[in-house]
Parts: sequence; structure tokens; C-alpha cells
Amino acid sequence: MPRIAITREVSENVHSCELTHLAREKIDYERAAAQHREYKACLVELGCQLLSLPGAPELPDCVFVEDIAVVLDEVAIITRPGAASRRPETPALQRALEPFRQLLFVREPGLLDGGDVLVVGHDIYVGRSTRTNAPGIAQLIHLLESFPYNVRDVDFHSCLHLKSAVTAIGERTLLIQEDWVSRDAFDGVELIAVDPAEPHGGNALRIGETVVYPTGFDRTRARMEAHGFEVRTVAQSELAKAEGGVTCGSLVFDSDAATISKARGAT
Ligand code: CIR
Repeated sequence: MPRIAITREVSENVHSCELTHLAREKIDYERAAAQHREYKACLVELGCQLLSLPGAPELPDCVFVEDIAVVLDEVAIITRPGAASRRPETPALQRALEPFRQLLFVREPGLLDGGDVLVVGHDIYVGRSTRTNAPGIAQLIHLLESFPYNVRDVDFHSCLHLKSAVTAIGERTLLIQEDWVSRDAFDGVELIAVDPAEPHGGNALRIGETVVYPTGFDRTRARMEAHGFEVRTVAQSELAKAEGGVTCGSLVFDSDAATISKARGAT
């Protein structure tokens, strides 16, 4: 089945992004945009067809499309992001996803960021965070009641999103930062721990059989390779200053060729 990656351009005001754990550092817009182009080129090389949405000056965090939707095979959930400044990002993603999936919505008082939702086959782990609250998690469970998923919540700390601490790099293999989330939360999966010297190395993006991973975490990369994973690195230094990782910049899912080509033609 063909695969699509929805991305959004870096906002020229990315320097005004939301920040939770990091101190504000100067973000070089041109460099961030160049790194995002490299990331998109990598997704294309790995077989994704790209649907790239325009950025918006009034939406500093709009490049981080992962937080705005959770796309499953059967349905997509449009989130209600925990940061109020990010809620106006949703209409563009809603329009982009409409051709591909039936859409369901998280409503007030629910809050949910896609970065807190880790899908591993039919198991969905949802992090309780500053961005995702109990009503948001309850709504996700309710919205997915008639679909074959087992949704459970997970506690974590010291980072923005659950997927800053743990991501899926294989069908049943997770890359995990155990100082921030307990391995006990994850049953029946193989766990590869990030190297202790690389605490921010837990965010990796699986595209088919390849793991897209930021440069600069060589020890953790070597651990994944030692387990047989093929790892492709991309430079992420500028968007990392905005607390973004490799999963945040795209929504990747399968769709039929006709729908993809129609949707790409329409933008
Ligand atoms: C934010 O705080 O919302 C953005 N500056 C970073 C979002 C990163 N998204 C993600 O980890 N899924």
C-alpha cells in the first residue's frame, strides 16, 4: 500500500515557539527550514509521497504536525492540543486529512497532543502530560471503542511528550529512555534503552524497515544497529531547540494511490 507523509513548513516565527523544558535559545529560521527540507527528502527517499502544507507566521509551532492528529488505519482523530497557541493549527490538518480518513474530534475539556500517543500495532499508549489530560484520554478511549485498539495511559516525567521518552522502531520493538518512563508500562515488546550518555535520544521515527533518527546520538544509534535496525540520520539541531524531534514533523500513514494523487494535486 502506498505511504503518504503529511508535513508542514517551518513558521518564520518558529523562535516564538512553546517551550516547556528547555531555555529559549536563538533558532535560525533558515537553518531550521533547511533541516526540515532534508528531513522531507529523507521521507521521500524512504518511499513516502509528500503532502507538504504551507506554514503560517501566526503559528510558530505549525511544523510539528504530529501533535494535531492521530492517524490509524481506520480513522483519524483531530486532537485538541494542550497549548492554546497551537489549537489554530488544527483546521489545516483537518482539511488535509479529510480525503484519507473518517475524522473524529477531541472536544473541550479534553486536551490531547499527538506526541503523547504511541501506537504499537493495536496497543495505544497515551502519556499523561502537561498537554494531555484525563478527559482527553477518556475521549480517545471512547472514540476508539468500536475499533480494535487497546488504549492505556502511561505516566512519564522530565520531558514534553511520551514520545520524547519512548518510540516504536520496529513492529514490536521500542526505543526507551528509562529515566523518564518505566519499562513496566510496556508488555510483550522488546525494549532497547537509550545510552545513558544520550538522555534525549528516545525519539525515533520508523518508516517501514528504516529508523529515521537525529544526528548526535551515536551510542544509541549503535545500539539500534547492533539489534539489526537500519538507521538513517538527519540533522535536527534547530528544531530540537523548539523541543521537536523526528516524529513531530510528519504524519505518516498508508493510503491508496488514487486518494494520494488527488489530495496532492489539490494543494
Ligand atoms: C511545543 O511545545 O508544542 C513545540 N514547541 C514542540 C512540539 C514537539 N512535538 C512533539 O514532540 N510531538
